[in-house]
Amino acid sequence: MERTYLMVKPDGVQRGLVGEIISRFEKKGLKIVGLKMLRIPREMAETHYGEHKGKPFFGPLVDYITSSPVVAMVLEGKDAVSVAREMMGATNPLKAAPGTIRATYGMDIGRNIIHGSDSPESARREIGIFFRPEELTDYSRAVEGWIY
Ligand code: 3AN
Repeated sequence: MERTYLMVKPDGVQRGLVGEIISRFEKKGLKIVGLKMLRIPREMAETHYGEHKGKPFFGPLVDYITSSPVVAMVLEGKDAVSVAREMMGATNPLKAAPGTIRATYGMDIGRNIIHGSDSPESARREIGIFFRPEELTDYSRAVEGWIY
């Protein structure tokens, strides 16, 4: 079963959208296997956003993501990475499909509410940055196996 890393960014936390966002993924059918709130240390943010180092928005991006707490989570399910990306919508909330999280709640590309891994490889890397193995749980939700 695939896992993805998702994070309600500082703007999502500040605006009181944590419950709403977690609820969307839960209702969709993805299973929460890890969940915590943290204030990201600068070094961790620079590692997480390493692929954007050198871009003009890198500094402001790191400033912003470390500016106040985030809610980090690991969700599990069939095609979890692409399911979550579809639900989030495009990076720019103005281009995000109607009904997606970013289209519904976001106005600004720099404050676009949520982060989600863009591939299973990124998910593994990002989960490793934010969670220790013992912080992730392994449990089943139904003996029949149709809820996972
Ligand atoms: P996504 O979060 O949709 O995977 P990435 O990985 O390309 O998008 O970008 C990571 C984050 O960097 C975005 N969530 C956004 O906050 C910020 N970002 C990306 N592109 C820009 C940009 N052109 N201007 C400002 N911020 C940006």
